[in-house]
Amino acid sequence: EAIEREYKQIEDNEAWSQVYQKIRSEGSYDLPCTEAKKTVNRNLNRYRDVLPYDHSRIKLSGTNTNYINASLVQVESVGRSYILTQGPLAQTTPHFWRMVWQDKVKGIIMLNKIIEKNQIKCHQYWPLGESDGGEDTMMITPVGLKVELMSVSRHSHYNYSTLRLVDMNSGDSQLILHFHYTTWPDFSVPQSPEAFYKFLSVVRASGVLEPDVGPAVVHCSAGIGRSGTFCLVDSVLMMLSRGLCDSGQGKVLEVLLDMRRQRMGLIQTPDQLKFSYQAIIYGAHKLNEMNGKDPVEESSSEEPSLADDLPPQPPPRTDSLTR
Ligand code: PTR
Ligand code: PTR
Ligand code: PTR
Repeated sequence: EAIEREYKQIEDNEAWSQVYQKIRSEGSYDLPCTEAKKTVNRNLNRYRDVLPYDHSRIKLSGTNTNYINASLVQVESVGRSYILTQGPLAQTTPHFWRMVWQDKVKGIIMLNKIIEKNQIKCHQYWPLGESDGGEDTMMITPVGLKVELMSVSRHSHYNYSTLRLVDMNSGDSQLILHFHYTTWPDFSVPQSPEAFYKFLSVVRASGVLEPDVGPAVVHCSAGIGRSGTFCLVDSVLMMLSRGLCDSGQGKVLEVLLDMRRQRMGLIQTPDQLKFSYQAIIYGAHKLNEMNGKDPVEESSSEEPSLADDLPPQPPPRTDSLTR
């Protein structure tokens, strides 16, 4: 596997910082963010230095502003479309839900915690549920929407909730799956490739990343470090499973550079880059096992029992609902 060779080479040369710096210098494009920089939009950005490019930003309709700090990131060779966005602010929560509604989003993938390092990193934008000291329903009055918590299921590294998003005017509604990874600190990496891969598998099995539904929303606090890592791993694994990585060498970095043209700053540390390779390599082995090509791997590897991480069944597919 060429990606594995490349990983070992970088590892042996202790070159992660170097490779990451190269990505930062080659993958920092001077593309306009005119809309994001307008004075009227200043308090709609969580961070002054993390902005959507004009060419790939999501434009809202039916709100008092068409601006949201969100970017459409597409990896066309595998039909993946993601909306990467910052953790909603209190004042952008209506815009966030409006975006979910208008773009027919079926899945929200949240990679941060509400509070990190004693600071609020994201507004509590979905109903937590009464059993957790929150509400079961959240009214999003400015855009005529309502969010209801239907169910929550908890696992050691993530929770997933089923939400119903209701358009108060028409009465139409849509089920939204909310996947919350709860143990990934900012500027850092998940516990292990296994834990991350389990999460990715659950998200994938739900169908929310598939091209027959709207793009999945992926967010963390800024929507670049952890979100970029998630999307890179998912996309490259898709390419591998479709045999689109035969040359292998340089592929991961090439995909990352392409994604960085669509949203700035994706992957924030050398460690996140290294972790991406580890998760891709781990996932590729799993793929081979499933195809029966790699039978030794399972028994010989120190597979810890993470059985409690596996939900009894994937969350329900939602694409047949209320169309
Ligand atoms: N169940 C409908 C659907 O998924 O098509 C709900 C829906 C309707 C979703 C309209 C989005 C819609 O987009 P807009 O509000 O921009 O017309
Ligand atoms: N200026 C902020 C900072 O450096 O803290 C921007 C920022 C914050 C960038 C968080 C990335 C962050 O990580 P993530 O994208 O994973 O939330
Ligand atoms: N908090 C980060 C910083 O100021 O260093 C925010 C950030 C960093 C935003 C980098 C974009 C970045 O782009 P790049 O990784 O391409 O330099």
